[in-house]
Amino acid sequence: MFNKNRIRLAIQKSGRLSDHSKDLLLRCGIKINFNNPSLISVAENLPIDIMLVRDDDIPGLIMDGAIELGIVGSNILQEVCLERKYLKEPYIFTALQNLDFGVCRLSLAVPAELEYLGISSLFGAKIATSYPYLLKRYFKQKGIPFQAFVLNGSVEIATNAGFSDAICDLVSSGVTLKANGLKEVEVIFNSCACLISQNYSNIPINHQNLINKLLERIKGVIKARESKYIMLHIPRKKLQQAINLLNCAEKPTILELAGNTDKVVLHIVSAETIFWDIMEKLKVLGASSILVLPIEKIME
Ligand code: PRT
Ligand code: ZN
Repeated sequence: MFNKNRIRLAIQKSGRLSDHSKDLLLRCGIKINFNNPSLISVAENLPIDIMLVRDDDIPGLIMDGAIELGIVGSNILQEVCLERKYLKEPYIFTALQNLDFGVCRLSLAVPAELEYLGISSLFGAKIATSYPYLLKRYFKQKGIPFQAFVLNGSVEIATNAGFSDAICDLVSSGVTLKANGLKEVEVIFNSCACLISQNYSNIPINHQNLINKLLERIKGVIKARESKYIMLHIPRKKLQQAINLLNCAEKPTILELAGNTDKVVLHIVSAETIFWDIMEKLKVLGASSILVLPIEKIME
């Protein structure tokens, strides 16, 4: 029997979002044993149970009120919303946070040799997809008739096999399209993994408090992943130029360098990726001992 003081969070059991979701929860300090073969893993130090399910089931579990929280791709989430809207089923949820993984796009692709002159080139086309509702919404907005058919998997082979004139599938690197002789011609939806809950205003206050605590930790993990701690020595007169180069969110810390009055020590947290070319520019300014360190946690 489920203990009403605990909340349930659904993540993908296995697949592209699975390891990222588990890693995020572990980084949030949730003590959980994912090696356990059970489909429900119980956190030891917080009243949270993790349910391992297929990603397609997560939006429905939330929208039907079966579980409180879920991590799912916004592609699946939007597709389920459109389907439920069409079927006149409930599709209310609260989007709590976009996550920094599962980034991809739902795109239209056509044979590489086709001369593509814009979306009107797909007038009346047969298009294979696993996302018929997102695809229909896109073509409706463009006012172009087309024929969708659904393939749940191996969508990229549909044009070569002669089923379709084009496909609509998820793309991240673009390698799969290229390997199948296809080219990406339109992005119809940009996606990433996101944390969602049941309609937040209907969640009991004790659960809301726990969700807020988890959310703050998740934001801290994401911020830390995006940020770098930078330490360097810089001639005093080049200090401002170095700070401008580093484009930092917070005010820097400036320290004396023992035994050297010309140089100071600069410590800074930067939300920007520090590429080699920035380090080379710092070096040209006279910086030395440049360290770029990852940050494990941030709480603001
Ligand atoms: O078993 P279950 O139903 O849970 O998993 P699944 O097989 O339906 O999903 P899975 O694990 O493949 O993907 C889960 C989620 O990962 C998706 O819903 C997206 O939110 C996200 N995601 C991110 C991707 C990709 N990137 C991605 N590239 N999902 C699928 N792909 C596929 C795409 O369909 C195509 O076959 O990868 C191929 C293209 O990749 P590139 O790199 O060659 O462009
Ligand atoms: Zn799936």
